[in-house]
Amino acid sequence: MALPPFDPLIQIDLDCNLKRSTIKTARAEGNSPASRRVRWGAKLAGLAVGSVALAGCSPAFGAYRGATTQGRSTFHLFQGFAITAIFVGGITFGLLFFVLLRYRKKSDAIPKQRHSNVKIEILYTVIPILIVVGLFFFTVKVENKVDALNPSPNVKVTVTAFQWGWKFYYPATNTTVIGSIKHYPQLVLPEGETTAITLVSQDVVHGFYIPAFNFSRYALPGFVNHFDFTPTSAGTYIGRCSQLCGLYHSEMLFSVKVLSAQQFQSWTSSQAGKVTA
Ligand SMILES: [Cu+2]
Repeated sequence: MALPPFDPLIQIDLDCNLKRSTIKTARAEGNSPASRRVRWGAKLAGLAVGSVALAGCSPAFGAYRGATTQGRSTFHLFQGFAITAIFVGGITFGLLFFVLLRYRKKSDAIPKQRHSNVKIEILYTVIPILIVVGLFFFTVKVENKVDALNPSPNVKVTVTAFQWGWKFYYPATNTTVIGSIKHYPQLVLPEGETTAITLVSQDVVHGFYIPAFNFSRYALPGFVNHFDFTPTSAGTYIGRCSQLCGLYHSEMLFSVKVLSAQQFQSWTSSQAGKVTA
């Protein structure tokens, strides 16, 4: 049987007439098995989120937790972004699958037509704007913290990048550590104290990257970069050049050793005036 041609005006009129009965039916459906399932689902989801929060569970989502106070802040920012993304993705895919299943084609009848829903449109415009504003706010806050320079750092180190290696110079004790592609140098830092790094490049653009610190910065020829590290846990970490800088870029490695403040003191006094390769 051929269906009558669809007329949106007739349909809108039908919708208005149906409104009262629809509300009554909706009230009656409040206790239907389907709505009970939705309520149970919401309760279970709330319980899951609540128990994760109460358990103090702090998932890393594959990122480094940051071995400096600055890197830790970057990690927390990343964590916030990841949780927001999961939340937004969960709602988006949840609604998508709900609509796919609930409103799949069940017959040839033309479904109820609707021109617009202003409330929902305002909601899905305002909520994403608020999310973006929130993420922007926390990003600026963390970037300011990571870039903040301590006016009186405990240690100063000048890092020079060159093709293909790194030079670490401690002006207070006139100590120099130079690396090469055959011998990777070690940057020694004190734990719990602030080290001010001055980063320069001797030739081309390099990238001073310490994954465990959640930190990377360009080493630019003709431009000086300043930043601070305040390591929070002793240990040895890998560092590498993060900018393709020529033939032996892949060999432009170094390590970072974080010592206790006391151990660092004895290391600096033993290295005073020395040049090690
Ligand atoms: Cu490089």
